[in-house]
Amino acid sequence: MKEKLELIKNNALEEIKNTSNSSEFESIRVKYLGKKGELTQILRGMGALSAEERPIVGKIANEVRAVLETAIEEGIGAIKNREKNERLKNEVIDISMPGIKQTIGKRNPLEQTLDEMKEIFITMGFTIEEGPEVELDYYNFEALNIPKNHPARGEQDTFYINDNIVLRTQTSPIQVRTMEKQKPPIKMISPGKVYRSDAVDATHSPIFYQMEGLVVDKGITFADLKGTLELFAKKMLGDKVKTKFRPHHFPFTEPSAEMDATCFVCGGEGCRVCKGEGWIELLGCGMVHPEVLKNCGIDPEVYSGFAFGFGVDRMVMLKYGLDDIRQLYESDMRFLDQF
Ligand code: 2NL
Repeated sequence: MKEKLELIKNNALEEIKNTSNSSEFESIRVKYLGKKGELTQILRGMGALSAEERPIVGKIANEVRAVLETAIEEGIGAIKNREKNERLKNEVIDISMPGIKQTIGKRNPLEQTLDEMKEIFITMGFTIEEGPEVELDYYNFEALNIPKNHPARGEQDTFYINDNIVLRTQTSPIQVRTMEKQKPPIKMISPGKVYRSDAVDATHSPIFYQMEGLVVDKGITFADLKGTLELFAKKMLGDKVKTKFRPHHFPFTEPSAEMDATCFVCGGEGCRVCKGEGWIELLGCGMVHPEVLKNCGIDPEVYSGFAFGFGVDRMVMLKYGLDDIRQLYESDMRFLDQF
């Protein structure tokens, strides 16, 4: 019995020594220590031994079992270790390698400036209204005192979807729609994209941004218009800026004016930006024409209002000294990165 156990032990240890993967270790375990394994058979056969032999053989058998179990565990451990080290070697990350640079986009200066302007009017209590860019001819022209064949239609040639539907040439149709559905007091701005059938050059783009404003209530006068727009100019261009109003003509306001501001580059001395004038034209404005109020269902005998409008692109170009409007629409990061 003792010799048999010794043989089993030596055979098993020899096999373990020559084993290099975990499934082989598993079969060795089954072969010697499993239910029908060689060592198990011996232990089962112990009943036939004498009372003196039984504890001695039992002790040796248990020792052999312990030796084999340890050898198998160690063998499997060694394999696992080797496999882990190989995996780690393959997964090594070279933290000294340069990373992949993430380029982050920028908000277009047009949108940035629009936000600044909206903020100024919001603090003065204006609401922001929006409307469709594909608009009825009626809202874009007719309601604003611009009938078919009016000369203003030539200046605002647009893209016609059909005889009655156009791409809006100004954001005024938003004002008209608001007056139709809302009773005064109205105090709103309407920022948005507008369209004109213009060939692209340094100062023209078939798409550009406009912002208009409208205030309608009882007793609104030209003094309210001046106060509001002077405050806007100061908040936009700085406290030192001076403004002046020149008479003008728009079909939808009477009287109408254009507001100039002292050049914010030279302060009025005359320079390249203001072309030596000292003044820069900022916007158009006026008292809402009584016919326009009537068209929108507001009684001009009871209510009056002022309105104004300007090109956001022009303001951005003046603010940053840009000389080509196309830069604002080309999405060139070399340009956009500067803002
Ligand atoms: C300009 C001048 C202006 C308005 C827009 C307006 C709108 C309604 C009624 C009356 Cl619903 N007026 N808008 C008034 C004066 C001037 O824009 O040069 N824009 C680029």
